[in-house]
Amino acid sequence: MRSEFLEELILILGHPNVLVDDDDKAPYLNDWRKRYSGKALAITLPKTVQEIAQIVQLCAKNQIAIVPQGGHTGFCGGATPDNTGAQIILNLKRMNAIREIDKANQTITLEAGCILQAVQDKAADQDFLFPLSLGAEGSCMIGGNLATNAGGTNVLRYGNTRDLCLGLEVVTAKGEIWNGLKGLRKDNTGYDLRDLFIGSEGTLGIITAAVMKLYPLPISQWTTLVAIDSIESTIALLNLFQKRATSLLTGFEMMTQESLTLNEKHFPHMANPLQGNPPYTILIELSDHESEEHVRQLLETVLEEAFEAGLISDAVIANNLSQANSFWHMREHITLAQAEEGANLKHDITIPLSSLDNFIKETDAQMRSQYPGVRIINFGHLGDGNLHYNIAPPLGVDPKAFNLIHEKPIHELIYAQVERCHGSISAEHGVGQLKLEDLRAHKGEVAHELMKTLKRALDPQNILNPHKVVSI
Ligand code: FAD
Ligand code: 2HG
Ligand code: ZN
Repeated sequence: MRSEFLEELILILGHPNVLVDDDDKAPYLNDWRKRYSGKALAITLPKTVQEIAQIVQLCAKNQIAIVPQGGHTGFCGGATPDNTGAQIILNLKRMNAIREIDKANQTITLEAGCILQAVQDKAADQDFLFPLSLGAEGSCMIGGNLATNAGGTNVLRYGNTRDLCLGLEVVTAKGEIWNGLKGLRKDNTGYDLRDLFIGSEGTLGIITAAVMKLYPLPISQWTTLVAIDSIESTIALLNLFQKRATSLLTGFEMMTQESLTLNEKHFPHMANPLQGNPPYTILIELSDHESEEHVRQLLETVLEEAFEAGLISDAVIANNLSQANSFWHMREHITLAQAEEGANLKHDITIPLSSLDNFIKETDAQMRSQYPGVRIINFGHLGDGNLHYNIAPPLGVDPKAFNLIHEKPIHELIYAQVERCHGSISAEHGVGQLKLEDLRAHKGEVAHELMKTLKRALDPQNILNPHKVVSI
């Protein structure tokens, strides 16, 4: 049966686009964090939506499960197959055409395998901004961004991937093609199918193309790092910028001292330009269509006000693009520093801003008393209430041995605090296989059952990314 199935796959895609040799399959079988690895019957590399529809029909006929895959930069093991060797991977990298840029409508219609950075560049060539931006943008793909509803560093101003999407093309679990590629900003024709597929992590359908929003390219941008003593002051500073700079505020990122110490250990050239290792370093970015002088003046005025109110103790404004980039690199390298340091425990959480101070005080205190010496690598998109509250073992302790014993109780400690503060256990990275059980525990029974009902209705044979997000 397997060889017949593989022969039919080859008939659809051609020999070079069905990988079956171990060496050829290997680069597709592990996740970025090196946490998950699996086996696959074949890696399929389709080029058109019709080919994808045919593959899904063939898999439905043979009850073979499909793991959709983009750049496999996801953090939750969603794009990694299980260990049975019975699943196929459907990687979308060859489906990478930009179908249209509609200047009047300010939209781009593109295929799921487009690399995010290539989309940003293409938009900029036409004087537009495609605002989705994240550390993996050189390798993640728009289909993966949509499937995870990725966030990143511009959510504060432009929203997450869902907010940027107007229309989708999807292959359903039956192998039908749903063409929902309308670039409309209003469309109340019943249930919102687009929003159902966004964030479904390949469990309800395969996203093959999308219509995304574009924005006018800002002409001036100023980036600053500020030193601050407490989260309470950080929230007050955020509120001050929201009031004074309104929609010019495009970035508000937080890094703790411990995060930057780890960064500097692995990337010494990325030392914090602020003196004295402040408890919190905040990266703030303003962008606009007004002149550079106008925006710089606004930034200086708000910073002065913050100094006078005693909210901040130091600030450094980037004087050119290269310095601004170095501030952003410092922020984005924390993930890479953690990867260098070894296995770590990630907690991608959101907390209402009004509870953030209390959350951090309480959780830090419990963590330090129950796990003396642990390093709390806390950083993230503070403007969105999104923390990456990551835990590294005490210095000198083997991360794998530490995680084996402490992973579960540490997750439970943090998620109990998230629950108490009415937050979420997944702000932007999704669920995948990593948080399958956590989701069951924290989503709420009614919501979790509704999710299973939807999965059963849209994928009754359970062939689309089974045992990811929800198990049925
Ligand atoms: P993959 O990892 O290949 O897949 C992710 C999930 O989507 C899987 O479940 C997969 O089955 C499914 N999928 C992929 N393509 C499709 C498709 N076409 N149709 C249906 N399902 C599909 N994430 C953030 O949100 N914010 C960040 O700031 C951020 N920063 C990161 C920084 C680094 C250094 C790294 C390595 C990752 C970061 N991520 C971040 C996580 C990751 O980049 C995002 O989740 C990204 O959206 C995944 O895209 P991908 O193409 O790699 O998807
Ligand atoms: C970021 O904000 C990413 O840099 C990665 O979401 C977060 O490493 C992490 O936990
Ligand atoms: Zn993030």
